[in-house]
Amino acid sequence: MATFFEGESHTFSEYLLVPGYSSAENIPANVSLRTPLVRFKRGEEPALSLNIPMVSAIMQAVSGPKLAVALAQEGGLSFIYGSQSADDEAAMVREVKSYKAGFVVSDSTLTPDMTLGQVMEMKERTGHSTMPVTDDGTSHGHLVGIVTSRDYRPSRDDRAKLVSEFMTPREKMIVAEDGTSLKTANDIIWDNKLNQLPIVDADNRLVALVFRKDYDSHKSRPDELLDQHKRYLVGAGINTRDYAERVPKLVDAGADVLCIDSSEGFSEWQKRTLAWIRENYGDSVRVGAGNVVDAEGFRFLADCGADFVKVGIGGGSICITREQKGIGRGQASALIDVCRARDEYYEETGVYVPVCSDGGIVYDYHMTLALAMGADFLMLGRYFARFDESPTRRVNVNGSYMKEYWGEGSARARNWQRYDLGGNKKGLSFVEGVDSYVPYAGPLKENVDNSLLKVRSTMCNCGALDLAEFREKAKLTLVSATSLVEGGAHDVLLKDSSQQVNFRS
Ligand code: RVP
Repeated sequence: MATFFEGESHTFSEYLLVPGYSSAENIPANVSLRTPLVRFKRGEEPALSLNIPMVSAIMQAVSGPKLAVALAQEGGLSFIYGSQSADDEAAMVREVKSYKAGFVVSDSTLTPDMTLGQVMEMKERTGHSTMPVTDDGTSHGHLVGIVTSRDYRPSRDDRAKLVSEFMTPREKMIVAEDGTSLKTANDIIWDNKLNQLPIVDADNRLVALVFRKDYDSHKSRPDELLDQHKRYLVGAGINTRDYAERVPKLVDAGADVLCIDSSEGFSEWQKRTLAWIRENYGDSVRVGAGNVVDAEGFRFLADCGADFVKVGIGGGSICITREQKGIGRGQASALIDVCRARDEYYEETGVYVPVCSDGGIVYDYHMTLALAMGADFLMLGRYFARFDESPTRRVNVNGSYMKEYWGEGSARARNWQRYDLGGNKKGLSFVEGVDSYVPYAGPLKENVDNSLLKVRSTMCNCGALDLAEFREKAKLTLVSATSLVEGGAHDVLLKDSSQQVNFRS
């Protein structure tokens, strides 16, 4: 006879926060969103923390190198998707780790014998008007000159004219040596009224370009998430099948943290994967595990040595696991239970294992609720898929810009290892995810700033200046179905439908 699970199964939309007393100190600018990423012992500092409580989902349509850099610049972290070869995944990790803020490795480099016609074609393709010229046309060849749009007149000049005839030659260029700091590079740019400054090594090989505009944007990133060598932090997804091959490659590429990507993590497969990592790397490799939806699952993974535990089954926007298999749990209830288990575990063992709420965040206020319920950080897929920096195409659907977004369990991603129970997958006959569009929403930074301003404001309404205090002070209330209607604009005719906040944009 089956037993009935005692816990509930509510979703985020069924809750609200009741405000508490806010003092004059409680203003958004005073709020810290810093949060632990990996387990730590009482009295110690976590080895890795986030400056904002956001990580991007381990998905093909979400976490590529470009999004990883943009998110780390804001203080969060991406987990590069694991549903690709270990070499390709490691190459993406390397790309993030070798990214030097403000130092751009040119992807439109010329040779002296190219024609003006070819320069104009390259400009059209890449959108870049500044192109360094090297002897072999590679981004690390010997620097021989530079071409900018001021060097030619597209409508008048002969398209057969050679780059060597109109480029600014190396001897007339101002360059800086490799190792120059961004600040010094910027001073040189200002002192010499330049728009860009090439950086070269002792052998006159091109290293990077520094652009005037990048310094200011770099300065406006107080939360950026850097390692001790000033490189951006990045994570990577792994699975419970090929870890012995994949983990060494990711570690070698410089991944700062790994995460076992699985739809259901309360399993022997996760235990074996965690044990293998501990045997081979001790604590030097940090790895999260999941997903689970109750206290029992949390305790199992915490005991197996997971550095953080991810919560959520079936709540993802593209996920149809609940419909297909009948497993899962309302995300809010799952999170509340697991966070309670985390606190009990901390009391008992003195070890704090952070909890990540994964999937099902639709409105910005859901982020706030998840943090109030105890999540240390949030994993988001749909949210990030909408931005310029996600790896997918922007397409025009019936006059509106959309971005593509598909589940890892969809036929498109074919990430069967995520759903693997160890059997032969050849005969797999059902999917657990869909392929979809989400409304295009512009650059990551603007959106993240806006969402987190709302989170900070609500924290202030609850009298909290950091996430631990927020959890402590938050008063959650379950709402009735009719009070949900009361919460949005109602009984009025909106002049402009964009004012409707509670709309799944
Ligand atoms: P969301 O943010 O609601 O889009 O959810 C993203 C999460 O959904 C992922 O982090 C993952 O846990 C889950 N997912 C990814 N693919 C699928 C699927 O195909 N079922 N589910």
